[in-house]
Amino acid sequence: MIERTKLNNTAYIGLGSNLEDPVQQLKTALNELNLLPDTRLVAASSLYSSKPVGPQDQPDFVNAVAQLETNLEPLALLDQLQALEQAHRRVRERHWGPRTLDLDLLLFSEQVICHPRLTVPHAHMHERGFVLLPLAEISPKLTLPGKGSITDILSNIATDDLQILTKSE
Ligand code: ROI
Repeated sequence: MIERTKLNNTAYIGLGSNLEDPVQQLKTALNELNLLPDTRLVAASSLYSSKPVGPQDQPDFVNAVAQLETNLEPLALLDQLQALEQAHRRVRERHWGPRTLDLDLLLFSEQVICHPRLTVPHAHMHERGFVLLPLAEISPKLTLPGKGSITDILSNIATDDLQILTKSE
């Protein structure tokens, strides 16, 4: 009998776009995440519109969070995410400026990773409503390593600029 391979780690990915049909960018990216090797999309949040954090002279963003199960190592997953960003012909002309697709590795099981290419938990996630609200939608019981429960963190963060665009199925 062939056993179904167990996917050993849970990874959360933050998705963001504010150029070239952001809703479509995110829908396509969610499908692509499910097609990554040794990886399965377990849950996806609704799509949210949000006001830009950082420079305000750019379009509003569309944001979402995806939950993956994966057998990839963190840096191998990062490589895959960066390849997907490239495939979306990611435009990123200036720091904190507009972009066609951003895929941020937010959490990797309970791991804390300090590597020149990768910081997990993502350095800014605990202060960003556009990450925390979609994350809490799919995993309301989550604890962020070193930061406490997502509901506690979220209660101290402004989320009134966020609006659900497309309900998750
Ligand atoms: N602001 C919002 N609302 N959503 C993002 O995904 C996002 N991404 C960024 C910066 C430019 C910091 N601002 C953002 O990288």
